[in-house]
Formats: sequence, structure tokens, C-alpha cells
Amino acid sequence: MPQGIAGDRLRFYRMNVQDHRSTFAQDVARGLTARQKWLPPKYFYDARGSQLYEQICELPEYYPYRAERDIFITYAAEIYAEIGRLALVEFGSGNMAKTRHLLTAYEQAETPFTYCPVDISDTMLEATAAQLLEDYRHLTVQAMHTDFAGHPEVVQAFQVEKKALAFFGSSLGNFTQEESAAFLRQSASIMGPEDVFLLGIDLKKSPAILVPAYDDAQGVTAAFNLNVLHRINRELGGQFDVQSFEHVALYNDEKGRIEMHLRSRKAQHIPITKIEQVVSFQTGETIHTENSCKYTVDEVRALGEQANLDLRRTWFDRQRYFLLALFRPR
Ligand code: AVJ
Repeated sequence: MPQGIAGDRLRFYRMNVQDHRSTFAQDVARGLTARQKWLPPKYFYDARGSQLYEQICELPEYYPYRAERDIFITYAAEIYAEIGRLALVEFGSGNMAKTRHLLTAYEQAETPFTYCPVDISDTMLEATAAQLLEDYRHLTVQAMHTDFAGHPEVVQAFQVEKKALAFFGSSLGNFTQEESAAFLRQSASIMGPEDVFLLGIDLKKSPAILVPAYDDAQGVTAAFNLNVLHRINRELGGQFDVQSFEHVALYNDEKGRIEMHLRSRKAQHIPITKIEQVVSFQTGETIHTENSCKYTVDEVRALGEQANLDLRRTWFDRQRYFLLALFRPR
């Protein structure tokens, strides 16, 4: 159960971390014993992984972060006009740097406003939420540490009236089409008639642009991908020789998604103490670690329709690489 810690302008909701750990073990056990080995991408984001993701956002090849930031900077006033009366509830808030462009528009209106960041990284949440309060005088923060994937309705615990649910950074792309539709449906079920859903999502484009964004020259994305093996070693007593795996990024055209994998350079057997398993790899065998689905505007509209959400506004960056979509309940 989340635990509310009341503060003056800050309220923190925490999930039980013990549950969290055992879920990691269960997910690793399930994923690494499947025929196509796989791991859920949410486990990238420990302290080190969150740091590496911030570095990814500064890479010349990784355009999605800058494209979305471009939209926030250019259209902050327009976006504020649509959602300014609502508490901003952000799934996967990360370091909140990009969201600050929106919060600045709220602050400039000189009326009290509420921001509710929700994230799986508690270190990140604590550090950044406190800093926000120093920077924005009219702000109240309700922060939640939880794994919201699969159950966006956890945000009902927040003490807010009307809300703008926001899922930025193309993080919805980590979900399959079915999971995405379910996420939007469940979100819609907790939305009042004046609430909105804001979705920041990466658009389909040439693989010549997509693939380098996930396979950068400096190898930061490779380090980010391989970090999950370090995490298994540290938290679950794994004995991965991380050097014996290589980063792979490819565009799956049929499924319209970037896939990341970790490929074993040799045949090997890896004991993982806490799951009481020895995981075997053949040469070239992969662990599928992430999907990053790409959409067209029509596909985004259709996704909303499945959840009874109407696509009411669209904002694009200059290059039309990225879309910020605003939905209202039908
Ligand atoms: C945070 C899920 C949006 O899919 O682009 C970046 C994560 N993975 N580089 C993405 C990621 C590799 C990112 N999301």
C-alpha cells in the first residue's frame, strides 16, 4: 500500500520496496527461462540506468528527447491554455527537466498549481521534487514512487480535483499495442468529463534515423542496455560476464518498432543465485530487452478511440519527428 507522508507543499506516496525486489526476481526468472529470452525494460532504471538515460537524451543521434522538448518550448502557452486549470499528473516523470518548460507556464500565471510526478526511480523522484519546490513558488507537489505500468489507476490516490494525465517521452512505446490500448482504457476509466490525457509519442520514420538513435556512436545506449545485467548480478546474485554480451538495436518493420537485444558472444552458462537457476546461452542467442513502438498520427487516433478518448489537438516539432497529442473523454 502507498504511504502518504504529509508535508507542507510536498506529499510523498511510496510503494513497498520489498514487493518490488521480489517482482524483479520473478520477472527475471520468467524472462530468462522463456524460449526467446526477454526482460522488461522498466528494470533499466536503477540509479545508474537513470543516469545513462539522461546521457542518452544528450546524444546527437537520440532526437526524441529534443523533439519533444522543442514542442514544449514552442507551444507552452497553447498547451497551458488547454490544461492550465488541471493538476498535471505525469507517468514516468524521470528527472522532470523537460516538464519544467510546462511548469514555467503554470508559474507565470501566478496561481497555485499541482504537479504529481509518478516514477519507478525513487532516488530520482526525491531529488528532483524537492528542487522543483524551490524553483516554483506557486507549486504543490504530490509525488508517487510506484510501478504504474499495467495499473495507471494508482494515481487515484492523489488528492486532486481535475487532472491532466500525461505520458511523455514516448514511454508508451515500451508497451505492445494491446498493453497501450489497455493503459489508455484504464486511464480513461478514472477521468472526469473535464480531464484530459496528454501523450508524447515518437512517430514512424526512416530506419536510417531510427536505428542510430538506439545504437549511438559513443556506446551510451549499449551501456544502458548492458546495465540490466549488472543489476541482475548485484541484486539477484547473477554471475554475468557483461563483456561477453553485445548490444543490438534493430527496426522491426512489420511490427513498427525498434527492438533492443543483448546478444551472447559465446555459448555459456550463467548461475543466478536468487532465482535458483543456471541460464544457458548459445552463441548468438539474445535477450530481448526493449520494444520502442513508433506510431503514425492515424494510429495514435485509433489507439485513443479504443479507449473512448477523442484526439482533440496535435502539436509537432519542426521536423515532425514527434507528436504531442491531447485526448478528451468522448
Ligand atoms: C524512455 C522508453 C522513451 O524507447 O526511446 C532510449 C528508452 N531506450 N534508448 C525510448 C530508450 C534506448 C526510451 N523511452
